[in-house]
Amino acid sequence: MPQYKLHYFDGRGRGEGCRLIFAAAGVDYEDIRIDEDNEWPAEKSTGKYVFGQVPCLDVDDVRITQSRAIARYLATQFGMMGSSAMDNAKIDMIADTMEDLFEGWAQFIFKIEDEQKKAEAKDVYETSTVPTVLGALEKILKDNNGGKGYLVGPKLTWADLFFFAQMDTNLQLNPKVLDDYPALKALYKRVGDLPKVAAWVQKRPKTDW
Ligand SMILES: N[C@@H](CCC(=O)N[C@@H](CS)C(=O)NCC(=O)O)C(=O)O
Repeated sequence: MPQYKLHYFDGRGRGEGCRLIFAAAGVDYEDIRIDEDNEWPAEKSTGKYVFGQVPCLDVDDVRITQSRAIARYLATQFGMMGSSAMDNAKIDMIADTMEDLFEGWAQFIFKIEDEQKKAEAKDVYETSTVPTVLGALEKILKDNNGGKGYLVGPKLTWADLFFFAQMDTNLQLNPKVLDDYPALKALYKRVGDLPKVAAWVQKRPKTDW
């Protein structure tokens, strides 16, 4: 087994999906958390972070970046990919949509400074973006074996873990966000109840995002 090091900020953000893959697989790695304000500017200027961003994954002495590229690599190593090209396309579709949600959320949490524009972006996110995504995802889940299992195919894939990570962020914003989506709410619980996932959630650093 190679030695894995995951570099990200001290938050869940774009790193948590990959941390959850490690957790669900029960594979050890070094969870390196860079202080965004005090360490990152100097770290970034070293040029060691491929495209100047995190997350980055070291596999022994090879470094890769891009959260979903890392996730696909880990899922391939740990048996969490789909079992056909179409299943993998569906997994990518879901993970890319989770990234869109993250980016929509990041706009009004971190990026927009004008208070009125921030409020408008939050409103669009909550009243349009999130219901559109969750409505579609509820149907995708129900269309897969009646929605009693996982999002794609018969077993846990990295799409379920990226969904779980993103829902943590959305539930923090609105604890009732899954109430109108019973299949997704049950999936969130099912993934969170997996013993290795539950153990990670219990022990992971408590961060604001
Ligand atoms: N598409 C990339 C986006 C990476 C990204 O935007 N990372 C942010 C943190 S979430 C970052 O490194 N920000 C600091 C910077 O750009 O200097 C991915 O999914 O990994």
